[in-house]
Amino acid sequence: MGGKNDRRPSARRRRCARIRRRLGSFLLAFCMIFTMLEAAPATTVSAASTPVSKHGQLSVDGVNFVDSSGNAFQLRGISTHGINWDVGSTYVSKKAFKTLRDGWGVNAIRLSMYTENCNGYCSGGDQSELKALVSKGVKYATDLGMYVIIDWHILSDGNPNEHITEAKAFFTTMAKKYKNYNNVIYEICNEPNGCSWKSIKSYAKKIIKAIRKYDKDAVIIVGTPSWSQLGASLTSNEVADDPITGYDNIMYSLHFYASEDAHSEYLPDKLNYALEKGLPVIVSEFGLSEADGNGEIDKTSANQWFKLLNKYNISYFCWSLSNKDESSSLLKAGTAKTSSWKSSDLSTAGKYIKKKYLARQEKLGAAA
Ligand code: IDC
Repeated sequence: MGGKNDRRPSARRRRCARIRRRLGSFLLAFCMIFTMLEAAPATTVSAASTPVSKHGQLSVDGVNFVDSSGNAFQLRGISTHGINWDVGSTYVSKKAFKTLRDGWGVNAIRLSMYTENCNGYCSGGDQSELKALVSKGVKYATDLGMYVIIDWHILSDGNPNEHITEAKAFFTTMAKKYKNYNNVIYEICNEPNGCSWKSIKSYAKKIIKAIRKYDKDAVIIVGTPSWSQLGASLTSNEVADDPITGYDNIMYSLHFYASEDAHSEYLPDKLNYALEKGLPVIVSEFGLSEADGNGEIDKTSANQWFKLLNKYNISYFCWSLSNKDESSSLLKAGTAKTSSWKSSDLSTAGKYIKKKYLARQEKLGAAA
């Protein structure tokens, strides 16, 4: 022990070498992390922490979405303009969706495909092209770990039964294709109008049945009377009084435009009524403008709406990601950039929504 042939370093020297090695590894790790942080933009969502990788398949529990762990979950979404228009299809892109995810706190996209207006799917639009565009949109959202609504955007067609044959075929194709996806949501009729809840309900049951044949669990959104106002008149509540039975994971849409006085006056009461009755409600479309998509932007009314919706953790999708010359567009009229928008590329509505969504994401923290 300790003889002259003993080459082992003393305990003190061994300790020093150990400390030097640890310091070296620590410095190396520090440098690597520092380099990685420098290279990545501050807001990048790593693949392991996308909205879908964190929350998985959503389902409906009570009046809300819950994630795959059973925790309440809120979608903060943006709707495209009609993808059958240039002002809509231009932004069906991975870069655009990524900008919204990383820079705006958006976790879901709504792909709006008109059925009748402007060469819609059932009025002369190229059905294969439109389906291919929907597929692209779903793929980009899926690659980015975002939720995505496939919206059968009825509007001037009024009664969804008008194109029920095409709707059945379309949703059968979608359900077959996306049955194993955990991020796809089907919206089967954007805004029925000029028809009764009875008539919409009859349509919805048939389409839900067609979807459920393949996709057993995806959430399905049903549009409601009078442009998705939960009842045919400003004060009636026939959807909450008579919901669809026999199926799980069904939500009902409520749409509002913040600058439309009648919406702000009557619809919050309808929402409260619906929630008290246990009706799951989603705001699958809202705008900050008047109901025609243009005119004044009412931030005061929008603030009140956000307060109410956030209080109940209700999901919402803003109309629309577009550069069309109308105030509901989130981009400035004619903006050429199709992603990575700077503040100067955004409209008044765009700036407001970006700020609101980011604030909500920050407030929710890990639950966002
Ligand atoms: C509007 C678009 C506008 C287009 C019009 C008709 O903003 O550019 O000319 O549709 O296609 C809705 C509808 C939605 C409307 C929007 C604004 O779901 O399609 O978009 N709105 O009017 N419901 C209430 C308002």
